[in-house]
Amino acid sequence: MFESLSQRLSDTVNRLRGRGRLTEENIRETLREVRIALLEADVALPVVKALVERVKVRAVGQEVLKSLSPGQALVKVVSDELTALMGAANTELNLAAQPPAIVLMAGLQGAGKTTTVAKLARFLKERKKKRVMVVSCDVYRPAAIEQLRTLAGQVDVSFFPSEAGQDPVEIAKAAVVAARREVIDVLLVDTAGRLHVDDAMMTEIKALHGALDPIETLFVVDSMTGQDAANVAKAFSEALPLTGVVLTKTDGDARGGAALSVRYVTGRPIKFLGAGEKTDALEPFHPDRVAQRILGMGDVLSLVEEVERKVDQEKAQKLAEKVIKGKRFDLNDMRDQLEQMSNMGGLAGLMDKLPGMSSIPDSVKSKVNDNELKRMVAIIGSMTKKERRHPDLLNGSRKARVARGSGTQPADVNRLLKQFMQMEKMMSKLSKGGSKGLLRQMRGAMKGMGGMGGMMPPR
Ligand SMILES: Nc1nc2c(ncn2[C@@H]2O[C@H](COP(=O)(O)OP(=O)(O)OP(=O)(O)O)[C@@H](O)[C@H]2O)c(=O)[nH]1
Ligand SMILES: [Mg+2]
Repeated sequence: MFESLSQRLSDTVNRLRGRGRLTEENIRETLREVRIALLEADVALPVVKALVERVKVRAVGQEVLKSLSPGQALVKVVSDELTALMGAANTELNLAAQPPAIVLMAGLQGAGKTTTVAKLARFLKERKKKRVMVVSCDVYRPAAIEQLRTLAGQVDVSFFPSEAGQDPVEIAKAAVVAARREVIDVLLVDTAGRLHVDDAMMTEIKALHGALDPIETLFVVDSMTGQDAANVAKAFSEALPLTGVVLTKTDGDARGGAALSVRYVTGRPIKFLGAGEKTDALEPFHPDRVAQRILGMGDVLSLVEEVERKVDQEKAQKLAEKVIKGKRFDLNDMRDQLEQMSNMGGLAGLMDKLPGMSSIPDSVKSKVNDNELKRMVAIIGSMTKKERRHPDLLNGSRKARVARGSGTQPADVNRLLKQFMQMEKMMSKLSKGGSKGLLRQMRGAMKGMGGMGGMMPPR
């Protein structure tokens, strides 16, 4: 998401970065470019106007013109305003209800409701440790109920069966009774979609809402519909007390207009982004991180979370224990880490989320990915067990042997050893904090990387 917008805004902002002085003239020019970039990203016009106006007021004020580095200050203003536009902070699902907490899904046909139910079920089960039940009230589309049954099986949550001939409200009520009996924490209710907002649909979903009294009513909308997404969400929010929005298919949306418009147009927070067809493709929505991503800062915090989630917990634990006991970090540990990185989609996958990467062509990124990681693992693989444990054994002739064995040059071996020494140094610094401290350090290091772009003054 946001590739094109990000590209344009970071170009604009880069031009300003080096300037010691801002004038009203170049602020005006910048604002014009920001405005065009937003319109091209299919952000709704009132939203664009409001954003540009707010940036303008702050930009020509003290805050920017009188600051030490006006270019950076303006970037910060744009980032702040983008963030505010999308809702300041992540809004979590509210599950504070007498169990089961009921979550009702609404949205147009094909928006991704059923898929999102499965993703949410998995998210709640795996990351929030909730007991989850799902139920389908879609009695119209043939196979809709089967679709949910299959997905529930895949993510291994409880499925309350329903049938095409039944009344949606009766299904929902029966599911609540069953959920209570099974001591379920969260009941996710899937509903039927229609081609457009029509009376019959609204009447039915209102009846469901009335019968269930859900703590969350989520509107699911396809981000590829751009500013229309915000308009349809608005129509729904007038009929139903929506508590939040899930933007789906952000993986196919290069513009991001929906993400930037929904909050402003509906007053409802975006709670999650769907970014793929698989059940793990769901991310909590963080406006501040998204704003930074748009400005080419990279979504560093999301990256850290992803790393925390995907890194092989057991190995991380072992490594942490080893570090705590004061045992030495060796090349075997380094190889484990490299392999974990390649499990996470390699560097190319990680790089997308790092600062400034939007301007690097994909062809270059994929080269980095394939060559470097594999080469490093191969070099370590060509060492003997003893060498891996005691890298200082590696003299000139051993290095030459390792290089031959891995099809690399002695210079590559040296580079790897240098990287190893840096990692070892970092690891020995960590020997007090345990695995939590390790992650904290890592987060700190990542933040430092975010600052390296030099685009944002430290907050
Ligand atoms: N690429 C991508 N595809 C998605 C995403 N979410 C849903 N889809 C796909 O969109 C299509 C429709 O998804 P469903 O979950 O069936 O949509 P629905 O809102 O339940 O549709 P109806 O029940 O017909 O109203 C499916 O092919 C999904 O795989 C997403 O985040 N990314
Ligand atoms: Mg469906």
